[in-house]
Amino acid sequence: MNNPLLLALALAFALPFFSSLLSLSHPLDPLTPNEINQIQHIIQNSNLGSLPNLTFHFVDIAEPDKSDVIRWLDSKSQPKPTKIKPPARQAKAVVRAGGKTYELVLDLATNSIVSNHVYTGHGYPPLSFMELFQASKLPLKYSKFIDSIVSRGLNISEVSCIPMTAGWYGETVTTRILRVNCFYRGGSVNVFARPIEGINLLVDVDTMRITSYSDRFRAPLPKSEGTDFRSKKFAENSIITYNISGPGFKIDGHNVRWANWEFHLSFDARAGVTISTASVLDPVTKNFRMVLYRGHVSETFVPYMDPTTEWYYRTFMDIGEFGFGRSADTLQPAIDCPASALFLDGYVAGGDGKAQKMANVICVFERYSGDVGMRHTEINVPGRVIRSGEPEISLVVRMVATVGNYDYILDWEFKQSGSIKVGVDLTGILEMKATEQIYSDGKTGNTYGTLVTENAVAVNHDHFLTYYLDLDVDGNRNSFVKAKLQTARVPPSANPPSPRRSYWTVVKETAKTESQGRVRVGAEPAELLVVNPNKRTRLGNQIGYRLITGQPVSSLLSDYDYPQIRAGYTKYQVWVTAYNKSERWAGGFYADRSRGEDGLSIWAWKNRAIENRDIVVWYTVGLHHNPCQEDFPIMSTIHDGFELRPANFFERNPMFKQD
Ligand SMILES: *[C@@H]1O[C@H](CO)[C@@H](O)[C@H](O)[C@H]1NC(C)=O
Ligand SMILES: *[C@@H]1O[C@H](CO)[C@@H](O)[C@H](O)[C@H]1NC(C)=O
Ligand SMILES: *[C@@H]1O[C@H](CO)[C@@H](O)[C@H](O)[C@H]1NC(C)=O
Ligand SMILES: *[C@@H]1O[C@H](CO)[C@@H](O)[C@H](O)[C@H]1NC(C)=O
Ligand SMILES: [Cu+2]
Repeated sequence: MNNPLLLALALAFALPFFSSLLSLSHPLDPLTPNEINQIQHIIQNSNLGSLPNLTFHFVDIAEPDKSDVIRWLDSKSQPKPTKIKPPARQAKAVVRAGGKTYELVLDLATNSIVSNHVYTGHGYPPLSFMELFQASKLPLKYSKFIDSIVSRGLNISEVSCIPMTAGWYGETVTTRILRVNCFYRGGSVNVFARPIEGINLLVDVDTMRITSYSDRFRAPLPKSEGTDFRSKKFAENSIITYNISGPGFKIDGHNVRWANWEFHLSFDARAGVTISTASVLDPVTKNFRMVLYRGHVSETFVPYMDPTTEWYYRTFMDIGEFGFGRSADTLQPAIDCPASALFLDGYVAGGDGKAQKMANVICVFERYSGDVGMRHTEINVPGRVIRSGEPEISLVVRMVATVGNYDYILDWEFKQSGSIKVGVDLTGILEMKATEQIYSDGKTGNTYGTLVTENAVAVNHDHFLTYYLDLDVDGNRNSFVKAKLQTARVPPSANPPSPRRSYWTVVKETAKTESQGRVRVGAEPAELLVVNPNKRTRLGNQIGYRLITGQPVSSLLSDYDYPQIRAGYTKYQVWVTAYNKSERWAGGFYADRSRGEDGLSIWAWKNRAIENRDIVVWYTVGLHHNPCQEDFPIMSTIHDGFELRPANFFERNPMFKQD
């Protein structure tokens, strides 16, 4: 490394890691590469190491108890920080060995396994990248498949195969399988645009063998002309400039400070970016007050709407089946984030358990997009026109998950107004099906999707991204309130009489139990609030944060359809549950081939009390996608998201300062 700039960059990127070894560590810090390798070493040297085919599917910190984390944080924020021992550093690992799934908890200080037991329930842990890669290569050496390719007049060297998860369709015994679909490049880089239709190929993952093959029919191969998705304007070698530390924010270890916000930023293979202990500065007391204890994407559900043999099973749960962190892509400066952003690395365990660096998977930057933060013009002061305002400047934390054909841009945006805005942008390539059809009659179209080019139908589907939002609004005892806006009538007998006949007023309902915490957004006008019933503003209003939802989208599948049973929580956009450290993955931890026996909708059946308790809000960003021609050859971003906005949390607008 003889380029001084590169050396400076390398040092700067290494800094957060080194500094986390010092006093800046936080109990929720992600595993360091050394810790990941230590875990691999402990497990490899245990009795599991002597079993055949040891593979690592999940490695993460074992989350310390919230009370310990809060106690540790509080001790740090004292004027004279008291020395308290941080919670023990433990890790959780899920491995497969000898055809079984093992759940382990490890203690890193003592280099030991605390617990180890075999998981015997339904469903499997996330597939490792190695397994997906190996499965994708199997067809290319499989003689029946080669025959199918040759008999179609195609060249096997131009075929790319992509493994897809298989779901669950009522089988009483399941094994770990992948369905592999193949595509023809033939000079194009848009793999998904040229599906080789009609072939069904099943791979048994544990033995890594093709166990079932059929070639049912042929459909014309969609043409390669016009499928290239690479933009000419932003070539791969566009100017790259780095700014090591942005002007307004500071990162110590994994702790981020910016304007009136302070939060912890981490990255793991399953959730990707995780925001923890996000607190906002109270301009009156000068104390940081907690808003969000922990937030991340918990599960995704992407069911395709084509029930035919080659397509019915495409009902993906990407977080549980692959992992969003695992799918995180290296961000391109000046395209994915401003060139001046700070780019951060993440570390995950590979299938062999060893630490793998994922370079530049998070970016952090200050955003000034030309928007207005607040303004006013006053013309009623005699003889004067008074104009005032401030631009909107916010801090954005971003990652991009590329899961097969789709790219999800996931933003956490912190605002000086006290809002946290979560943004989801979808882009990428559509999943297409080859067809005889070359012309859409415009009326009926195609039952399962839209003809986007000759011989290619982009199949209808949904995207559901369910967020885990452990809000702790100014303390961890909170309630969920539906502030319903109801029409009130003015009685003719009103005294004094009013010419008005009606107005609306707010009727607040506090959810007592989990069954009252489910909401179909839009069914009635209501503001959704998480309040701290134990605290009030100086004026006596209940302290809270409002959930401003995006598009109200819920699943249209029938309740007893298998994929819907697995993702039952997608019938409501909002759920509120009692906090339980082990309830984090909305579709269940073992999502691959799951049967819907674990997960959000099941936990909520307990109907626990949620009033004045530690509660978790789950919000699903949803999009029904009936594709159109503009989504081809690459779809421009479509945006949705939600906002957590203070509602009587502050004494007044926290952005407003008169110094
Ligand atoms: C271990 O893997 C090999 C090859 O991948 C496979 O043939 C064998 O059945 C596997 N053994 C077990 C116990 O899963
Ligand atoms: C098949 O494709 C490979 C690589 O693209 C090329 O080198 C080879 O000449 C092709 N073979 C035929 C028969 O077209
Ligand atoms: C980096 O940040 C500094 C200070 O804010 C600014 O002056 C400079 O233009 C930035 N450089 C780039 C390349 O964005
Ligand atoms: C926490 O959740 C897990 C998984 O749902 C459950 O097994 C456990 O009993 C729960 N603990 C409490 C205290 O409710
Ligand atoms: Cu889509």
